[in-house]
Amino acid sequence: MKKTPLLLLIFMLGLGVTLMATAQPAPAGDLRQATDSRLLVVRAYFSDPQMVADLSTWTEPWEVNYERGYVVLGVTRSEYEHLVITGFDVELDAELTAQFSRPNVPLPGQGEDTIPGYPCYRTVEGTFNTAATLAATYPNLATWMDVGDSWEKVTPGGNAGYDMMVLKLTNNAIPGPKPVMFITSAIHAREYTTAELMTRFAEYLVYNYNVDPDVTWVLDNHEVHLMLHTNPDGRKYAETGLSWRKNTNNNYCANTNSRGADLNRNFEFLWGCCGGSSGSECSETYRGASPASEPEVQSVQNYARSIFPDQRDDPINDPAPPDATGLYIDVHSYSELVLWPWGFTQTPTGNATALQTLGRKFAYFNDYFPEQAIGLYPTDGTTDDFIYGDLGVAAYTFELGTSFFQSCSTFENQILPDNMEALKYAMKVPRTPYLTPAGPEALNVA
Ligand code: 0X9
Ligand code: ZN
Repeated sequence: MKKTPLLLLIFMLGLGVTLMATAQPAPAGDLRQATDSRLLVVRAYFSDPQMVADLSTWTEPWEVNYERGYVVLGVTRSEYEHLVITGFDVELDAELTAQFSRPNVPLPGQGEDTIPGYPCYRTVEGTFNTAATLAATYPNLATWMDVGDSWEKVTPGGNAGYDMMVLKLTNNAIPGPKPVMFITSAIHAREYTTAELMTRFAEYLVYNYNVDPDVTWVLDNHEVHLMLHTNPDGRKYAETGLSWRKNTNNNYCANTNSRGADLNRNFEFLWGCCGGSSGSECSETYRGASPASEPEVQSVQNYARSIFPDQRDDPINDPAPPDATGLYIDVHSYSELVLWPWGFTQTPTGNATALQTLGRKFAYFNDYFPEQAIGLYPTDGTTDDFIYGDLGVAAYTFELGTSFFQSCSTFENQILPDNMEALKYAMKVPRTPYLTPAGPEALNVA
């Protein structure tokens, strides 16, 4: 429900905003000023869907409701003014603004390996300890591998940074090659549920080997590769309660809380092609200095190329063969969506029907809304467009849940069970993801 315009008026007066009737929209490029870091969470009503596409050049709408005609997003004061000038009817969400302006506080007795105030979500260290312990305890099933470095790790001075780690799950006693499922999570730092979902999935697989026949079959015959933290540097800031999205690269928008590159705009496939990212360093969707400029992105690209064969030719409409192998999922939050390429154009891919069939299957299990990625808003340089575009591998983005700092009760009771079902389906189809999901299917074999 819309809030009273009076509240909006008081708020704008309080900020000292003076909007001249003749004001012209500033170029969207450098809207976010390095000095202007206070975040206001707003609901902005639009009159034309094109206004949402225009937003994607300079920011990332947290939530888009095309039916009711609004977006929810976090903005600085100058971005707020830009929204108003470009025709949005903007109202402040006082509750979310307050939430993102106070630091996270631990609950009484809460340990250090979970996020303060959110005991269901392991920290980066808590996640890495869990994965390392799984590999040490079950060396026949789990391998914990260093596949690269974070920006802080390769940069002298400052924070120590992290290794880019992958947890590989398969029965090592049975030699490959085996079909591969690769999942990345938490490439956006503030998306708390994503890494925890995948850590729970890893524990489920290891603990249920030789217990659950489906899990046993999957680990004997497939490989599951999980990069649980794809942006560990950024996540350390987000754990404090900051609404941190990008990596922490201090060459961009230096020494501010708006610094860094959006790793989900930095992949090299058609990098910056199509108005789905920003060239402005302080922007939430800053694409980085050049294609795959960020070490985290280089790690993901190199690792994907090492585990998947290249099965697609360059022309944009060329399909991968129907029996192409491999499955990739990038787990984000929020919005309850299952998305597949392309994100940069309305044109369907050469494997559109098959991608849609599997996408709808996932959506059947997690009860999310399935669509081609551009249906949300235009994006370029994303994970899924790279994995499909470069390698022909079936690639998806899941958008979990209904907020970045999702409550533990919603995570445990809804997001986790719903998405475990989708993942338990996903783990069975990576041999031929463009064929198998179309059926026929054997149910309740006795
Ligand atoms: O903007 C993004 O990167 C994703 N949304 S998020 O709120 N997690 O930041 C959506 C990406 C959708 N596009 C593609 N998957 N290509
Ligand atoms: Zn995200």
